[in-house]
Amino acid sequence: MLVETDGENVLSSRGALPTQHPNSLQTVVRDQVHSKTRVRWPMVRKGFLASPDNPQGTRGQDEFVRVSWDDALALIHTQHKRIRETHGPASIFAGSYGWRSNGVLHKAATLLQRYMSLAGGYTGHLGDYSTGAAQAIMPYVVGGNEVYQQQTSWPLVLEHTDVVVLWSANPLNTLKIAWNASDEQGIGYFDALRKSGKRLICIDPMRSETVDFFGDSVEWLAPHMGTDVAMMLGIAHTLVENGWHDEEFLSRCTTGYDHFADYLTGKTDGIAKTAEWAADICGLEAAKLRELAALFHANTTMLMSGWGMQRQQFGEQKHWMLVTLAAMLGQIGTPGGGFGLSYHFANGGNPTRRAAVLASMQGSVKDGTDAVDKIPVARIVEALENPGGFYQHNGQDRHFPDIRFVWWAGGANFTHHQDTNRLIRAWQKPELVVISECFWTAAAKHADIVLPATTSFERNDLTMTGDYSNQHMVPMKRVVAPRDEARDDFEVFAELSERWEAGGRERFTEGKSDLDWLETFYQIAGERGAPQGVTLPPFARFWEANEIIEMPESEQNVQFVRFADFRRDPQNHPLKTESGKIVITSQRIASFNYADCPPHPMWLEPDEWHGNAQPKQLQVLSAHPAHRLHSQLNYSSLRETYAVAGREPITLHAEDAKARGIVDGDVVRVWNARGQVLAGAVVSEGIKPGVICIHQGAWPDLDLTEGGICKNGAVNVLTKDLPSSKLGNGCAGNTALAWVEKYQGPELTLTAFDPPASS
Ligand SMILES: Nc1nc2c(c(=O)[nH]1)N[C@H]1C(S)=C(S)[C@@H](COP(=O)(O)OP(=O)(O)OC[C@H]3O[C@@H](n4cnc5c(=O)[nH]c(N)nc54)[C@H](O)[C@@H]3O)O[C@H]1N2
Ligand SMILES: Nc1nc2c(c(=O)[nH]1)N[C@H]1C(S)=C(S)[C@@H](COP(=O)(O)OP(=O)(O)OC[C@H]3O[C@@H](n4cnc5c(=O)[nH]c(N)nc54)[C@H](O)[C@@H]3O)O[C@H]1N2
Ligand SMILES: [Mo]
Repeated sequence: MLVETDGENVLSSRGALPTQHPNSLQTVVRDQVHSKTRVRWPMVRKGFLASPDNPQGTRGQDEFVRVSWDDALALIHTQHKRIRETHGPASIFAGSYGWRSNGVLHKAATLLQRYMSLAGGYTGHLGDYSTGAAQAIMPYVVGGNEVYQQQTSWPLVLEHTDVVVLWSANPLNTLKIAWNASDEQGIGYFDALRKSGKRLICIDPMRSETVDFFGDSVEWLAPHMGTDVAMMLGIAHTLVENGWHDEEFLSRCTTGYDHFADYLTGKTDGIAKTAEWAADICGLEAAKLRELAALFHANTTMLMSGWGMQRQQFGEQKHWMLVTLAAMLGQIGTPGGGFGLSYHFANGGNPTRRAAVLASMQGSVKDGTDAVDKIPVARIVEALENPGGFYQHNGQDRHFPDIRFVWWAGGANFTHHQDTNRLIRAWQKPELVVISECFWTAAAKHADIVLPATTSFERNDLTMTGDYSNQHMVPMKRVVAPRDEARDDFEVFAELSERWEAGGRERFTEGKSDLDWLETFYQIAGERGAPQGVTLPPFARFWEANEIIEMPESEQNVQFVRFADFRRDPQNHPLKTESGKIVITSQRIASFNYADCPPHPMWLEPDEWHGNAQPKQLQVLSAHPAHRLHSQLNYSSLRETYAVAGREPITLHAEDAKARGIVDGDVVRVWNARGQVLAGAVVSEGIKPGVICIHQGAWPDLDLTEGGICKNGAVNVLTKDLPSSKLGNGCAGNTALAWVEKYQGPELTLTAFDPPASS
C-alpha cells in the first residue's frame, strides 16, 4: 500500500502495485489508524483489578479501569508467575491463533510465544481454521498439505486447460489478501480466463462475486450445502458406467481404488452411487451430473477448489473425494489438468520468482522452552470446558491441558470461533485473560487486561508479496507515530522478558532494535537470493529509497506442473504417502478406526443439513467477506457499502423471503438453539433456496437485556462448535441450521464498535 499523511495523520491509502482491480481493503488505513474503537491505553477489568488472585464480576459485563503501562505489566507479571508456579506451563494458553497484521517482525502471536518460551513454555495450537480438515487428510492422500503449495502455473492453465471448475471457491473475494501481502496477480489471471472462451463452471450454493465477475462466461451450479461428496460420487459413478475412468492412471499412480470402487458401485453397501442417487442428495439434476462427467472426461479439466466446503462436519471427505475424482479422470500431473487447492488463495499459480526471500521472527528464544502441549486450534472451548479430558486427533490419543491463563495477541477469537455463547460460558473459567489488541474487539471486551497495540502503520517492518510467488520485497516504513499509548507487541514482550529474568530483554531481543532485526532478515534474504542470481542493494540504501523491489521471473517456474515428475515416473518420484502413490483407500486411516473419517472417501450425512432440517429451517453459510479480512475493518467506512438497515447483511432466496413475509432491506432475526442475531435482508435469486448467507467476521455485540441477541449479525452466534472429524478436528463453521423471521422487537442500538464502559 501507499499511504499519504500530513506528517501526523493518515489522509488516504491505496494499493502500491498497478492493477485493473482495485482492492477495497487497501483504501481505509485512515479509518484503521484513527478509529474511535482503538484501544488507547492499558485497561483492566474492574472486578479483576479489585482482587487479581480471586477476580470478581463477569468477563464481558464489567467496567474497565485505565491503568499505566507500568501497572498493567506488573499485574501481568505477578499473575503469570503465580499461575505458572502453581499449575505449570501447560496451564498457559499462548496458541493465540489469528491473522494479526502483515510483516516479518511484528508477528503478534510469535512474539507472545517467544516471551512464553523464555518463561518456560506454554500450550500452543495445531492446525488452523482455514483448512483444518483438508490439511489433515491431504498428507495421507498425496503426501503434502496441497492447500499451501504452489499450483500448476497460470500460463499453462491458460494455454492447456479447456474446462475450469471453481468448486467452493470465490477468488474475487479471497484473492484480496494473502498471508504475506497480495501480489495482486490472481484476479488478472481469472480475468484472462473470463475472456478466454474456455468452459467455466462455479459450484457454489451462493452466486458469488466470482460468478458475477465471469458473467455470461460461466455456468453457476448450486448444490445443497455440504453435499459435494455425493455430487462428486455421482459424477465418478457415471465415469465408471461409461468406462471413462482412466484405468491406466489409476493402476500406475494410485492405490486402493478397487476398494473404493466397490463402495461407488454399491458392492459393499448395496447402494450404487449413481447420478440419480447423487441428484436426490445434492439437489441438481442427474442429467447435469452425467453431462459434467462427459465434459470432464472429454476435456483437459482443472478442478480448482476453495475451502468453504471443508469447513464442515466430515470436511476431510471433500478434498479426498475431489482428488479421487481427478485421479479417475487421469489428468493429474499434466499441464492444465488435475486439481488445485490454492488458486483462490494468495494468488496460487502465479509463477514463483527467482527471489531473495525475507527471514522472519521466530517464536522461541535461545535455550527456551517451546510449546509443552498443543491443542487442535478449533477445540479451544472443549479444552476450557473439559480440562484433562480425553480426545483423539489424527491417530493420537490425547488429553486436554488444564488452561488457567489465556493470552491472545493478533487474533479475534470471539469472531472466529463457532458457537459464541458456548465460548462465552467457557471463557469464564480461566483465572486470567489478557488480550493485546489495536481495537476494542469482542474478545478485548471479554478480557481482564487489555494492552493497546500499534497498527502496522505506526512501526517499521518488511514483507514479501505473494506467499508462493515471492514477487516483491516491500519496505513497510512507519507512516505515523503510535496513537495515544499504543506500543509495539515487540516492545511489550521485551519489557516483560526483562521482568521475568535479569537480562531477559537481551535474551528476547538478542540485543537488536527493530531496525537491526529488519536488517538481519534482509541480509538473510540476500544470502538466499544470491544462488539464484538475485542481488539486493545495501539495506541502508533500500530502506532510504522506500521502494518495492520486484524479483526476476524464472522461465523454469513458468513451466511448473504440479505432480509432473510423479506422473512421469512414480517409482523414482514417489509421493510421501503410505504407498508412495495417490491413496484412495488408506490403511493408516483405517487403523485409526474413526467413524467420522472412514478409510476411503464417503458420503456421510451431517448432523445439520438440508436433509434433516426442521420445518422452515435454513442452512447457514458463513463465507468470507468481500470488504473485511475476517473481523478486521468491520468498524471501517467500508461497512457503509455493505450494511443493510445498519446491520450486517444476510442473503436469502426470494422464495424463502416470501414464505416468511420478508422484503429486501428488512431487519430480520435469525436464530437457533445456540443463539440469535439481527441482520439486514438482501433478498436475491443468487443463492440456493434453503440457504442463507451471513459472511463471517462481524463483531459479536450481544444485547443482554434482549435475551442476548447479537445486534451486529455475528454468524458464529449461530454456528455449531463441532470438529470436522477426529482426524483433523477442523472447524465446522459451515454446518448449521437456523430459522429466520422479520424482526418485530424493540429497535436496538448497535454498540459493537463502542469502547466498553470505563472509569
Ligand atoms: N463461521 C465461520 N467462522 C470462521 C470462518 C468461516 O469461514 N466461517 N473462517 C475461519 C478462518 S478461515 C479464519 S482464518 C479465522 C480468522 O480469524 P482471525 O484471524 O482471528 O481474524 P482477524 O479478524 O483477522 O483477527 C485478527 C485480530 O488481530 C488484531 N491485530 C492486527 N494486527 C495486530 C497487531 O499487530 N498486534 C496485535 N496484538 N493485534 C493485532 C486485529 O485487530 C484483529 O482483531 O476465522 C475462522 N472463523
Ligand atoms: N476478502 C477476503 N479475502 C480473504 C479472507 C477474508 O476474510 N476476506 N480470508 C482469507 C482466509 S484466512 C481464508 S482461509 C480464505 C478462505 O477461502 P475459502 O474457504 O475458499 O472461502 P469461503 O468464502 O469460506 O468459501 C468459498 C466458497 O465456498 C462456498 N461454499 C461454502 N460451503 C459450500 C458447500 O458446501 N459446497 C460448495 N460447493 N460450496 C460451498 C461459499 O459459498 C464460498 O463462495 O480466504 C482468504 N481471503
Ligand atoms: Mo483462514
